[in-house]
Amino acid sequence: MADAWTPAEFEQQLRALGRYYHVHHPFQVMMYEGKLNAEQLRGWVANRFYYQVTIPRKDAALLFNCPDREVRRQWIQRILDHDGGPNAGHVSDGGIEAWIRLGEACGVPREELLDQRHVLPGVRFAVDAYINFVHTADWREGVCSSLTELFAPTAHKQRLQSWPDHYPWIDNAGLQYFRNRLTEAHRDVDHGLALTLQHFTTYEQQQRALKILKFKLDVLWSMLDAIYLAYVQHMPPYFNVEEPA
Ligand code: AHQ
Repeated sequence: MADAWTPAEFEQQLRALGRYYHVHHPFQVMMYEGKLNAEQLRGWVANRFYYQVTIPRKDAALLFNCPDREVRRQWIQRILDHDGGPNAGHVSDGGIEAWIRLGEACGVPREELLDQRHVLPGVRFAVDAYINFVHTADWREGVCSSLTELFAPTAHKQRLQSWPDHYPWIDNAGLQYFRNRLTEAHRDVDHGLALTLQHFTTYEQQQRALKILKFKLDVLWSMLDAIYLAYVQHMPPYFNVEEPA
């Protein structure tokens, strides 16, 4: 029976999976280097919207599975962060509203985000795999699967740094989503990482945690694969199928 890693060694192993983070995907690299055109950016915003509207439902599924009130009373904040608070008191209308504003700043009308007309099958399958995993997994495994946000601040900082120069046609106010996530992601990760280090303590559990995090990294990478094929290679699903006259 192999010895378990110490919490510090375990955290280091989790962070080492950052090499698979979607910030390294060719689509994200093109975005950062200013190589995306308006249609490709709009495709990304419209497809990522499906991920964003699924997140609060994923977090609600985790709450459903979680019997620990102390964990729930912190985790529930994530739903408010995305859906917005029930009253004007909450900081903002939430991340979903902010993402709609990002979409409008990029030229995607609100109704085209909300009716999900641009969501590619591959994006839908990847996102649905994530919410279905969290819905059926032990809540601790759901917590672990959120830890791709260990690497998220880099992605948000990259966009905030590169978009104004490369995509000056996008109103800066539209980038507020990325600014909000910088603070929210750090707070989420503090909580999610502490819970993961606390609950995955044997070597087998720690190996399982790495597999769960890799699964979620695959979710994010697969979303961009579908987006790249459709908007960069111009090969959306059935692109070569003749429509009946
Ligand atoms: O905007 C993002 C977000 O709200 C979340 C929630 C969190 C989760 O619960 O899995 N993950 C996540 C992520 C968001 N943005 C992604 C990006 O690249 O903009 C990063 C993504 C993540 O790393 O999981």
